[in-house]
Parts: sequence; structure tokens; C-alpha cells
Amino acid sequence: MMMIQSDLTSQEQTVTRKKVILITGANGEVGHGLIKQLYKDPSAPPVITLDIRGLDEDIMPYVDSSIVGDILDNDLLDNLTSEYEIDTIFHLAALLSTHSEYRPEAAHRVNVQGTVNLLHLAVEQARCRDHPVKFIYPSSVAVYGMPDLETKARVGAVRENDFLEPITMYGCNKLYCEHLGRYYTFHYRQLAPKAQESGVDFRGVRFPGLISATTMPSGGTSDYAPEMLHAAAKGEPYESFVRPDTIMPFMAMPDAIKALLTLADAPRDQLTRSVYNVTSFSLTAEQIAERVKTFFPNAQISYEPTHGRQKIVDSWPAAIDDSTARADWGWQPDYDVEQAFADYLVPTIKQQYT
Ligand code: AKB
Repeated sequence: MMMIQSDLTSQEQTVTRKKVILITGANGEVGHGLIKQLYKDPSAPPVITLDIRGLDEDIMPYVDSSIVGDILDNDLLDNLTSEYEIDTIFHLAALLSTHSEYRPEAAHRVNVQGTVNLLHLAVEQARCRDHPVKFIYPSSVAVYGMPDLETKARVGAVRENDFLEPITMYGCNKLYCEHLGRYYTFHYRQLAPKAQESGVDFRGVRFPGLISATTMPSGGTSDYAPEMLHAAAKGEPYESFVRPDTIMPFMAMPDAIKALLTLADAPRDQLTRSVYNVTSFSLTAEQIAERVKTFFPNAQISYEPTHGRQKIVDSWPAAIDDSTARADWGWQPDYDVEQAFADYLVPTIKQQYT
């Protein structure tokens, strides 16, 4: 990718700003894992975080500074530009699928306008530092919309360009933002008299449902899987809001962090797409319950499907095909379903609740 033109005077360019990685929505479950992993990497620039909620106390020692604020606050984002040289943005802030259905317009503001604001920040940063800014974006299996259960069962793993008719606000937001990322990277201001690249190097992954042993998701529709496990570990009964035969793809949290970091490190010229599927294993709700009961034999799991959330998970594919990520940047998960439960989820969760 070419170098970015700079409008700054040489005097302005000599003002040194601290080189950092910015993580938005850092106090969510992906953010926590990502921060800890980046902290272990001596070659990674320090991390600054931006979240509407304060960062949890136990994560504070791993970051350079944590800003409490809104990605819709443009003044705040402008201040970041003047203070920091942002090398990479992990834009994790979003309202998840269930929350977004209750507040669709708010979801659009946060998920779409928030992303536009961060993309604009990346353009400004790239100009100031005369170097591209990596923009790492977690998209979701929610961008897909399977027309019916028969098709879902018949087609199995879907590829990146198939069935892109999401039925949720969140899915629509994620799909549109994937396109925005591609636009900013390859077509930004294409009619300007002096064509100039934006300097945004956008890379996205479409995550399946994520299961973390240490944090609970909030506001998602794939949440029944982690909720089932955490309830069993705490000795509490759990009522699943989807049918036992409901199937979708999942991944253990450490693999989600691995996917973000591996994609961020991949050489640009090896990437053939802006957004890649990544996945690990597909299970029905009943198969998850059976695994949970293997490790927590007293778990009480029942099923009380709610029409709306059931319909959302039914619209997501049973599996996603991540062969392009495997071919382009060597993606492969560390945890298959056996390892995810036996080596990561169960031991970590037992430690947490005892
Ligand atoms: C959600 O349920 O909204 C998320 C997702 C599948 O992206 N976990």
C-alpha cells in the first residue's frame, strides 16, 4: 500500500505523539482477552482503550490509558488524534443482536455511525503519520440470513458471499460496515481531483458465537451457549431460549483473539478479501447441554424457546466455511470442540467459581 500524503507542515510533523493501539468497546469480553494478549507481546505498542463504561479494575494494569467515552463523540475522537499516533484500531464497540432488536435506531447509530467515526479517525491518523492505519473489525455470522430451516440444513457451511440477507438490525449494520471498510480501503473519495488513498487498511473477521470461560456476553443471541455453561458451573438451573435442535457455529474466546491478532499481522498482499469467515465447531443446543452435563453432572437445563430469538438463530447458518482465511493468512483454531471444553472452558470456569 502506498504512503499517505500529508498536509502537515514539517514543524507539525516533528511534534511526537505516543504510538499506540486503540481498542474501542474494550470492556467487553473480546476486549479483555485482546488486551491481555497484546500486553504479552513486547513488540506491540501500548494500548489505549475507549469504552462507554469504565474499564474493569483488574484490566487497568494492562493498558497505557483507558478513556471513558462515546464513539459518537467526535470532539473526543479529535482529541485522540492530537494526542496519539494510532497504529492499529481494533473497533470492538457494538450493540449485539438481541439488544439491537430492542433499540434498532440506537443500534444503527452505535454500530454504523460509530464505525464511520472510527474510519474517519483512521483516515486522519494515516494522514498525520504518513503511514497506513490498520483497522481490525469483528463482524459476525449475523450478516447471513438463511431463508428457512430446510435450506439451512441442506447447505451446511456457507461461504463469504452466500446468503447475505440478514434479518436483524445488528446483521444489517455489520454487513454494511464490512462494505464501508472495503470502500475506505480501496475506493475512498474516488472522484477527488487528486486521487489519494485513505490510508485505512481494513480487515474484518466474521465471528461465530463466542464462548468465554471468564466473561459473560451481554445482549447477544448466541448467548444461550455461554449462559448454559456458566449457570451449570454456578450450580444454577438454566432455561434455554432456543430449541434443543438449534444449530449454529461457535468458537472458544482464545481463538477469537488469535483470529484478530493473526489477521492484523498478515501481510497485506496476501489478503484476497476484506472480510473472512472464521470458525471452529458447530453444535446444537442439546449437544452443548450434553457436553456441559459431562463436566457438571448436576446441571439442570430445560428448553423454553422464545419465538423472536429462536427465529434469529434459525436465520444464522449451521456452519461457516473459513477455507479462504486458512489459505490466505494461515488461520486455524487452537481449540476444536473437545479441547475447547476439556482444556479451556471447564478448567477455567471451575477455577473462577470456586
Ligand atoms: C450475537 O449473538 O449478537 C453475537 C454474534 C453472533 O455476533 N454473539
